This record gives sequence, structure tokens and C-alpha cells, in this order.
Amino acid sequence: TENTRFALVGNPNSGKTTAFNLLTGSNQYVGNWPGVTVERKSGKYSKDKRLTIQDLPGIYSLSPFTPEENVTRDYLLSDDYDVVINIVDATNIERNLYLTTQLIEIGKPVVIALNMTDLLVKNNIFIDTEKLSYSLGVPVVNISALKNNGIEELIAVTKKALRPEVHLHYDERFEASLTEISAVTQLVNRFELIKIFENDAKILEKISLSDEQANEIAEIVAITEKIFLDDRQSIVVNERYQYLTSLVAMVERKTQGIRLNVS
Ligand code: GDP
Ligand code: K
Ligand code: MG
Repeated sequence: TENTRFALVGNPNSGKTTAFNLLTGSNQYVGNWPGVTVERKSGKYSKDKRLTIQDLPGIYSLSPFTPEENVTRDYLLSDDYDVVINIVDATNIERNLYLTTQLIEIGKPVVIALNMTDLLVKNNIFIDTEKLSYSLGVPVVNISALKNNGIEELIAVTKKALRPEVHLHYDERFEASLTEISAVTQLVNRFELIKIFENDAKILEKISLSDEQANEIAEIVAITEKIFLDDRQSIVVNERYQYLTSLVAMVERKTQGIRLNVS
């Protein structure tokens, strides 16, 4: 699969560099941002080299004053990243979320890493992360970069945030077998899962399943074929057509003699 680029953004001292070091370990590259003498640090996630992580100078808002703030703003408005991990100091959320609102407005996927959560109890602070997430419309993950807590969940949630929710759902019994194939293969891409279900030679060649995985999938498919009283390829074709039949019934009205769609 292709390379995915995460940008670490947050206020100064929110813990970006601590998180960056934790994520990248020794896989770091130091350079300079073009045109300015601001140090640029990027790296690869130590547990998955396909993830590139960019540390960025701390900012309080997207109205920059300093060269460092300009670097971050220009980067955020560029196409050089796929998703923002917004590092938020949980002990100081009001000031930190001021930046968050602007990050969300940029329109790229944002995940909030609520950092320094190890200090919350001591400081008598409780944060309802579910409400926070719901209100802002972005995922929130509790972490402590200092104590190395929540980092793997943060990565998992961030990967997921890259893919918009799939609203295209087929029959629950077919969806169930896709979910099982996903569990067996650790794949999440719907296209690939469906192709595996169909026994598509090209995809199977690309992902090369182990014998054990192939056997488990054969079992899942056999059960589904029994339920549908149909073969694997026909099941997929039928599901697509059935979905489209109800979709079109919902979105299309036949007009008598009047053509609404002039193209
Ligand atoms: P940056 O300016 O955003 O890059 O922040 P740093 O990573 O340099 O961290 C600023 C300070 O906060 C340092 O003293 C870190 O050790 C500390 N820090 C970072 N993350 C945490 C955390 O999760 N908990 C606590 N208690 N301190 C943290
Ligand atoms: K700092
Ligand atoms: Mg830093």
C-alpha cells in the first residue's frame, strides 16, 4: 500500500516532539524548511515504515507572526500531508482547542491526541472525551507521550480517520462475511475484501494469503454460499444490483413527459 503522511500539529509545549520521538524512534531525518532557517524533522513510524510523520513548529493559531509559525501554516495549507494529529495539552484545553477549531476548518481529516492525560487526576480535571469528539466531529484519543500511553490506539484511530465512513452497505449476512475476512486478513479496504470473497486471482496474487488464512476464508465463503444458495461471484453481483435497485428507487423520480435532467 501507499505511503501515508501524518502531520503533528499543536501549541508549543503540548508534547509534539515527545510524541514524535516516541513514534519514530531512530527513524528520523533532520533538515531545513525551504527558504528559512527553521529545523525540519520528519520520520517514519517505527512499527510501520509506510507511515511518514512530520513534526511541525508549535503554533497558537493559523495567523502566523514568526517564521516558525509561517512554516506550519504553509504546510497545513499544502497538499503535503494526509491527516493532522493535533496534539492537545489536556491540562490547558481551552487555549489548545483554539487552534483545533482552525485545523478542522482546513478540511483535511483531524484526530485529536489529548496529551498529558497522566496529569489530569492530580490536577482534578475530568474531560468528557466522547462529548468533545462528538461536538467537534473528530476522533479524540487519550495519550500520555511522556508515559508512552495510548500511542498505538492513536495510530489505529488516525489510520481509520483517513478513510471516510462507508455508507454503502449490502445485506447484513454478506457484510458479516466481509467482516470475518477482514479479521482473518487484517485488511480493511472494502474493495480488496470483496475481491477476496469473489476469489479474484489478481488480488489474491498481490496479497498472498497463508494456507491457514486461505482455509479460513474458504470456510467463511462456503457458509455464505449456503446461506444465499448461490455461488460467491453471483452473491456479489446480486448484492450490488439489489443495493442499486433500492438506491435508485430512492433518488430517482420518473417524470411524465418532462425532462428534469438536461445534460
Ligand atoms: P513540543 O513543544 O510540543 O514539541 O513539546 P515537547 O515534546 O518538547 O514537550 C514539552 C514538555 O512537556 C516536555 O517537558 C515534555 O517532557 C513534557 N511532556 C510531553 N508530553 C507529556 C505527557 O504526556 N505528560 C507529561 N506529564 N509531560 C509531557
Ligand atoms: K518546546
Ligand atoms: Mg517541539
